[in-house]
Amino acid sequence: MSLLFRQLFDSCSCTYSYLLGDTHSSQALLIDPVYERYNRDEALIRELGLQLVLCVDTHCHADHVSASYLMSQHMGCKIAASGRSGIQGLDRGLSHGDRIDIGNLRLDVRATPGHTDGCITLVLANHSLAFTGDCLLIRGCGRTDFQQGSAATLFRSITEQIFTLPDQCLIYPGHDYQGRAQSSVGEEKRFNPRIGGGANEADFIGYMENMRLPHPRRFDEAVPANLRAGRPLDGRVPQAPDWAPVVTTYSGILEVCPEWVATHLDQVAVLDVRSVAEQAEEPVHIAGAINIPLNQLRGRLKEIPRDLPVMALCRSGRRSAMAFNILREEGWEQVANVQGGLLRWHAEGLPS
Ligand SMILES: N[C@@H](CCC(=O)N[C@@H](CS)C(=O)NCC(=O)O)C(=O)O
Ligand SMILES: [Fe+2]
Repeated sequence: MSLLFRQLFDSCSCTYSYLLGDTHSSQALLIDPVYERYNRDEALIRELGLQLVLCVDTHCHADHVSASYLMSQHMGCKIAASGRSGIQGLDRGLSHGDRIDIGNLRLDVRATPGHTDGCITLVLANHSLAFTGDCLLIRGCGRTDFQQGSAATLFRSITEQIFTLPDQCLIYPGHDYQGRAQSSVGEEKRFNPRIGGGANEADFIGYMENMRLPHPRRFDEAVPANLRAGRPLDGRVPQAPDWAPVVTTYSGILEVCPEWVATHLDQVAVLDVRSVAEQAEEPVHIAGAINIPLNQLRGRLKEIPRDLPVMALCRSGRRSAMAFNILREEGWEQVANVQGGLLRWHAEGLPS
């Protein structure tokens, strides 16, 4: 078994999501996906050639909406969370001591309530990594002043379930508000200002009860949505654009395969952004193609239609990705990059 591991960050809610894959079976698990980051996460999973089999929410989040339902609808994965989380629509309600097997990857479930009743920590079987959700954060911990929060319960969870792991076990939290990415059990045992350095229950409770944190901005929206695993009230999830069969890359570019463009030339405007010299050397005769070298694009936006989807094309699909970015910045919504550019266009024997 070889572990594929990616930490993903949502800058709006400072949430970390984690993609864990077993490179042998290509099966993968996603922890705490964020609704607005669906396209990014889906793209990464696709580009890495993984099959998403499970989304796990570490608890019912109060600050952002989970993408678990969206993932299950579009990618066919199952949804899991603690059976004590109150979340409806789970395929699997997890309990303390359960195992999650993804290919040859094994995670053990530890109940770590305190921030909410249904908080869990997922620990890799060899105790090298722990995903602590909002139980233990880096130099912090989950707040205990709403949902079913209890500082006494959280104290027991951290000391009995997390601080009993090996010191070198890495901690990957559900959030970090200062961009810190990882810690370790040993480090938090020594330096966590709330519960490290030998703090006892009274020290910890004293600290937690005197925090005055503002309520999460999206609390009223997030909690009810997350009690449905992120399923929108009407059950309708965003659909892919209908103007072209676009895929979003992990780098954020919308792409369309050349074959579709070649067979739908009457429905799109092809924008060739190769240099003047390249266009002279290898002219392409794609019906209605507009030739504007990339370095002139910003000054010649008026020549680009607004009423047709624009398909940006170059030799290899790299510069045309920049053209995609420029047109997006300039307000074009229906614009995509032709995947692989003319190299792939020719390799597929498409007419030019
Ligand atoms: N400012 C954030 C609130 C963040 C927040 O309250 N986060 C919770 C996790 S859901 C927490 O436990 N924070 C711990 C802390 O900030 O010490 C927002 O509006 O979303
Ligand atoms: Fe939380």
